[in-house]
Amino acid sequence: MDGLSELRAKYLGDIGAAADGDALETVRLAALGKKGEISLKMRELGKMSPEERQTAGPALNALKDEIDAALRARKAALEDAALDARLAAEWLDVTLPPRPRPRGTVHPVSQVMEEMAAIFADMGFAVAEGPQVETDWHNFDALNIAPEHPARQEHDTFFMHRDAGDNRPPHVLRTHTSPVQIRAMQAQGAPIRVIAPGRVYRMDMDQTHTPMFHQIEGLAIDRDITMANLKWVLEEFFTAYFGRPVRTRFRASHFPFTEPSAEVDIQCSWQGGVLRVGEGDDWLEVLGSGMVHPHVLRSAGIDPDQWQGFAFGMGIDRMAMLKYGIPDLRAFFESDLRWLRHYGFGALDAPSLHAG
Ligand code: 2NM
Repeated sequence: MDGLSELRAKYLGDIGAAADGDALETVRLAALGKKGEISLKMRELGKMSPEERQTAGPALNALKDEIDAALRARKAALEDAALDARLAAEWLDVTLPPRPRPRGTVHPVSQVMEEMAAIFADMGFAVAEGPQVETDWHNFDALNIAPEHPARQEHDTFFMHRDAGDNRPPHVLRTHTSPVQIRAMQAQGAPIRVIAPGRVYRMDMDQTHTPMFHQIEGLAIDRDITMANLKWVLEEFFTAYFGRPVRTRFRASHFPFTEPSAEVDIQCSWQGGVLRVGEGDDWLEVLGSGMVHPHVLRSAGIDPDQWQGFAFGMGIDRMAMLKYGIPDLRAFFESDLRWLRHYGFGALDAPSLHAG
């Protein structure tokens, strides 16, 4: 058959010159496609005499096979080259150290809440939480706070908006975490031992007050709980919290939600402008407490003839200042990164009962 060696030279050359998959496909179609040159030659075999066909047939088949093989080999070579190019371009050095990322710190208030929760958990208190926007019933009425009590006044409490003509009492930003304890008593009944740490809000802003601050309250109700249990729990708490024995002093006081009520001072020294807890013979007021008022128990669904117990409340922010020597309360909530880096805690400084 004529021209086979020219075809062979031409297509093997084109295949070798094809620079990518598309070019190679064009060559394949030109040679072996339906209207390709080799395919047309195949069709010519039919018009030949048997003698001619006997030599032309095998020669043409051999050429077809050779071109087919060359196409496959070239395709594989192009794919290998493309992969090599990608591997060269897309490499990563996985041994490189990572870029330094800005690292946050744990706020002293968060740290102290965790420390306190760990200490009270060890004495059998669970952590309770509740809403920061409260009904006036949970925040005031249930706590035996009379409608005319000064704490309810416009200048102490943040009231939520009511539409004109809606005369229901407005919700409030909770002024203490006691409503959390009301909710816990309603949900669980007695006996109960819980602490309620969290944000509270009062309209107050000066050197020592911020309109949002943090409080932790404790509650223990059982059949025979007394003020003696309260004193033990608090001394145990202060000793664990400050890492040394701390004496307490109870002074008679008055709260609507407890009867009797006591303010609690902790032992401290105050020398050269430095305050130290757990030594000396000065006293620092840190806490309010008492036996939960029967009206409060009844409001929360607990029978005061069957159950009694103590409750207490203290400010967390000042307890953090005392323990970690932080001078200015207002800096607590300014989100100043330099302050946070200085006074903040690392993620691995997790509070425990035996560290710190
Ligand atoms: C205080 C002082 C005294 C208190 C009372 C209750 C509740 F919900 F059980 F009645 N929780 N916390 C309480 C008692 C809080 O803070 C100065």
